[in-house]
Order: sequence, then structure tokens, then C-alpha cells
Amino acid sequence: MQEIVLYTYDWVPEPPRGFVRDVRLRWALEEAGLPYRVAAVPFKNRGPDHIAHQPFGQVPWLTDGDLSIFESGAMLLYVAEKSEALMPGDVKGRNEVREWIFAALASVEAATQPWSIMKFSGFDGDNPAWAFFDNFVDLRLKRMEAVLSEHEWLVANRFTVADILMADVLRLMNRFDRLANYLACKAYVERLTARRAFIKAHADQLAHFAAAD
Ligand SMILES: N[C@@H](CCC(=O)N[C@@H](CS)C(=O)NCC(=O)O)C(=O)O
Repeated sequence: MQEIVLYTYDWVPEPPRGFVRDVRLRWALEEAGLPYRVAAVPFKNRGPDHIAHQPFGQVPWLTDGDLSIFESGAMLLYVAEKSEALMPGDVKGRNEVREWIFAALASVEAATQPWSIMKFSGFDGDNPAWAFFDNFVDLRLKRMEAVLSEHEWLVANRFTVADILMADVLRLMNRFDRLANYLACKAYVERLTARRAFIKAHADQLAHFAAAD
């Protein structure tokens, strides 16, 4: 079997460690039990070879033989297609996984990402832009709270790759105690991040960046 190679930065500053998006792929690959290795590209000097694989100069991306894939949602779906541990076999379940992958990115992370950028940048004070994005996060968390109060998993009463992505998106909110009023979301994140595969993926990412200090 050819080897999947997951690319991430060689080093990042302390604040994003544990949250760099390669952790989503590490987690999925661990759940699937697929062989992979992690390769590092420079954080500080992103050359043309990097841009050729990831047009925004970001990480992660992965290769599988001649195939190169960027965007964490696309990569997660690719990996999930290789494993019943991540993707149901029936058409309905598979389409629901795709719905929730897009929802996690385009509906939930679309709100949490600007919020977290403002938070990390110290723009979370008394200003209209912060109030707008803080309210935007509440709109999305309220809907996720309704879903997760009713369902243990997003799809088909079972763990799927959609849970990896949604939990990883919500996890960043939990880091800032932003799930304090959303107890089903908080319990979901805690349940998912207690999985052996997440614990390994997270620890491996921390060790990878620490090794470059
Ligand atoms: N939509 C992309 C986002 C990738 C992304 O934001 N990557 C971050 C690390 S988690 C990054 O490379 N940040 C550095 C930068 O944007 O220059 C995905 O989901 O793969």
C-alpha cells in the first residue's frame, strides 16, 4: 500500500499548537488505522513548491502517491472513503456526512474563525466588530446546541469523519470557554476528544512542534 504523507509546518508559535489543522487529518488517519507519515515544510519561508500544493501557502495538505490534496474537508473526505470506521456504507449516511463536513466548515467555522482571529489578535474588546462576530458565533452555537442535545453523533447514530471535523471546530471555542452556555456542545467536544485517536493525534502534533523549538 502506498503511504499517505501529511504536510504541516516545521514549527509554529506557541498559541496555535494543538490546533493546527493537520490534527484533523492525524486524528482521522489514526481512527482509520491507515499508515501515514508527517512531513514538515518551512513556516517562515513558504516557497513555490509549497504554493503548488496549497495555493494559499497554508497547511495541511496530503499526498497519496501522485495525488496531492489541500483543504482539510477535502482531505478528510478522501481519507474517510478509505475506511468504514469513518464513513457509513449507505448513500443516505454518506450524503449526510458530506452535508455535515460542509456545515462544519462553511456554517460553523465561518463564524468561529473570524471570532478566534479577533480573539488571538486582541480585538475582543468593546467595539462593534467584536460584538457582531461574537453574536454570529452565538447564532451558530445555538443551532449546534439544538442538534447535539438530540443526537450523540451527527450522522446515522454512529461516529463518522463529520464528528472529527465538527468537534475540532468546536474545540477551539471550548479553549476560550465559549461553550460554557452550550453544554451539549461542550459535552460533545469532551466526549470526542477523549478518544484514543484524538489524544495520540494531539500529542503527536505538540511533540512535532516542540521538537523544532
Ligand atoms: N481552509 C483551510 C484553512 C487552512 C488554514 O487556515 N491553515 C492554517 C493552519 S491551521 C495556516 O496555514 N495558517 C497560516 C496562514 O494562513 O498563513 C483548510 O481547512 O485546510
